[in-house]
Amino acid sequence: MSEAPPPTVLVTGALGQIGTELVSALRDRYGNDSVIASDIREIDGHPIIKNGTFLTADVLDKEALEIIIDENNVDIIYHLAAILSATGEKNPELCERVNVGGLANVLELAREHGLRVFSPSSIAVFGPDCPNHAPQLTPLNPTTTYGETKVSGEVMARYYWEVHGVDVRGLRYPGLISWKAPAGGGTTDYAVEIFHHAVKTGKYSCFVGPDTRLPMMYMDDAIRATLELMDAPVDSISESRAGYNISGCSFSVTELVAEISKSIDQFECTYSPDIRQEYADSWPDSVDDSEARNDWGWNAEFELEQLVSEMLTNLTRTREVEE
Ligand code: NAD
Ligand code: AKB
Repeated sequence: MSEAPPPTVLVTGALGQIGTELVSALRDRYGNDSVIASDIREIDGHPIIKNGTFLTADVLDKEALEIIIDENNVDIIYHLAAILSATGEKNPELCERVNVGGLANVLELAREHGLRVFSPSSIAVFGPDCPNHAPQLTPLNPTTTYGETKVSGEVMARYYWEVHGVDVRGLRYPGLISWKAPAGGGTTDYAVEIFHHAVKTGKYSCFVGPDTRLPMMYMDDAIRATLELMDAPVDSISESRAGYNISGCSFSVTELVAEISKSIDQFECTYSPDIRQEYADSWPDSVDDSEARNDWGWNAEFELEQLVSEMLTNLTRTREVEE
C-alpha cells in the first residue's frame, strides 16, 4: 500500500520568533514543498523565505487567505500571527484586531474548508487572582489587552470545536527562549535579550526587577510540544484543547543572571523596571501542566542550566561566524 501524501500546511506569522523554528521543523517533517510560510512582512535573506514557499499575507484579509488555501489545498493552519503583550499594550486596538480578528478569519476558513488549526494561547491568560502555580482550570482575569485577546481566542477555539467540529488545538506557551530569531515585542523578551547582551557586551539593563519570576521554556521544547499536541489522537484531547498549560522551567532574573555568570565572568546585570514589570507581576510564577502530561504525554526536557548552556554556546558560535 502506498503511503498517504503529507498534509499541506500554512503557517501565518511565520517570520516571528516561533515561526522561524516551527516552519523549519514542519519542513523537515513534511518536505519543503508542503509547508507554506506567510507573514505580513518580508525580511531579506530570512532562511524561511530562502528555503521554501513564502507568501505575504495579512491575516485580516480573509479573501487573500482563502485564495492561498484554495490554490494550495491547505489541510492544516498553524496560526502564529499576533501582536504580543508589550506592543499590544501600546496599541490595544491593533492587538485586539489582529489577535481576535485574525483568529476569527482563520477559524471561519477552517470551518468552510475542513481544516485543522493550531492556535497558540499564552500564560498571559492568567491574572493577579490566579494562584502562583497556575492550575489548568482557574478563573481567567488578565489585566492586559493581550491577555484578554488570548482568553477570547481560547473561547472562540472551543466554540468552533464544540459547535462546528473544527479540530483546533492550542498551548498556553510560557515565555519562550531561543537564539535563532529575536523575540517579538513581549514582556518575557528580557529572558532572550539578556543572552545577546551577555555575549556581546557582558552587560544588560533589565526592564523587570531581579525577583521577577515567570514560567519560561526553551524553544526546542516548545516546538516539540506543538508537534506532539497536533499529533495526539483526537480522543486523547480534553476540554483544555484550546489552551493546555505546559511547563518548561521557572526562574527569577537573579537566578538567570547567576547561571549566566557561571560562564561569563564579570557579567553585570542592572535593573531599570518599566511598565512591563506590571504585566509580568500579573502573571503566575509557574504552571501546573499535569493535564498535558496525562492527555498527550507532555514532558519538558530543558531546565535552566541546560537552557543557559545552549543559548550561550549557540550565540557565541554565531557571533564568531559573523565576525
Ligand atoms: P512574533 O511577534 O515573534 O511573531 C508574530 C509574527 O506575526 C510576526 O512575524 C509579524 O510580522 C506577524 N504578524 C503581525 N501581524 C500580522 C498580520 N496582520 N498578518 C500576518 N502576520 C502578522 O510572535 P511569536 O513569539 O512568534 O508568537 C507567535 C504566537 O505565539 C502568538 O500568538 C503569541 O501570542 C504566542 N506566544 C508566544 C510566546 C513567546 O514567548 N514567543 C509566548 C506565549 C504565546
Ligand atoms: C509576551 O511576553 O507577550 C509573550 C507571552 C508570554 O505571551 N512572550
